[in-house]
Amino acid sequence: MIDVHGLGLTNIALRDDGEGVLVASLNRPAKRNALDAQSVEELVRLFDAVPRAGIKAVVLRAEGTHFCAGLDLVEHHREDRGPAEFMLLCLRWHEAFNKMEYGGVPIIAALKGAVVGGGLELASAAHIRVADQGTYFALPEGQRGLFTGGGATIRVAALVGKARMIDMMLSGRVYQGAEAVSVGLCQYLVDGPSEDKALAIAHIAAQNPPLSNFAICSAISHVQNMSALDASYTEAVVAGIVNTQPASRERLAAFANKTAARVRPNET
Ligand code: 1HE
Repeated sequence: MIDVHGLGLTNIALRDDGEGVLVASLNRPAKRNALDAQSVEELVRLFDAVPRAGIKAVVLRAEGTHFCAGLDLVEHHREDRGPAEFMLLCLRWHEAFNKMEYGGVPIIAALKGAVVGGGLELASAAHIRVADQGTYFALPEGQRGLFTGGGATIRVAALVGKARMIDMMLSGRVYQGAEAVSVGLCQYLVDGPSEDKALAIAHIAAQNPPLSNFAICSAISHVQNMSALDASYTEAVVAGIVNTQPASRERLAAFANKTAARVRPNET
């Protein structure tokens, strides 16, 4: 079993909550948690290790008042990168974010303040996004003379649709509040701190058998990349493994003998 605390990360602070949930905090608040090359490498190392570290769920939060200001523009300016160099850097962003999306461990993003550019690309790689009342979303790449390079064309387009993403990039449109929920940028909008809700969701998800969560947090994404024919085959194979696991047998027995909770509507 890997110990994520031994990875030597400095731009990401790690804390175990004692119940199997890892709280990972972006830790460059003075730079609004902008993603420099080192931060991206730390994300790669962290999310490479998470599936093999016995972690049941991750809450991804940030120190400071903003979740993430996206690409470190000052570093990008200073480094004066060429096309091949920046392409290779983008591939590292993809490495990190693909490890998150396909890693099989639920990642709940607790958002606040700016979730912009590459910060939105990072949030999009989580499985659930929780916003607070001060959270706002934007893709300011167009205004900066840039383009997305961390997967927004895939994940943000999947969340909000192509037309809205193009509008965000052309016009600099900012989404926040209930509108951000309605267009799909986040699934929860809370009055208090988003991390409280994110932690609560993580604890609920952590009660599912790890193999079920693995399928939910990897197979669904893989299936999106497949033809309907391959997708249905893959779903059947995954269900064959997951739905016959010992943990599901115990839960089915509990349902059959009427000791398991029933699914009820929310109380109004
Ligand atoms: C940064 C960055 C950054 C702040 N790179 N250093 N992303 C953007 O276009 C967003 C750029 N940032 C902002 O619009 C604002 O900084 C915020 C709305 C996020 C926060 O505003 P504020 O008033 O709280 O902070 P600030 O005074 O603007 O910045 C505070 C410090 O953070 C300052 O550093 P300091 O050393 O002068 O104190 C800023 O330089 C630093 N900072 N944001 C570097 N992004 C794979 S391609 C992805 C392409 C993109 O992501 S493009 C979108 C980039």
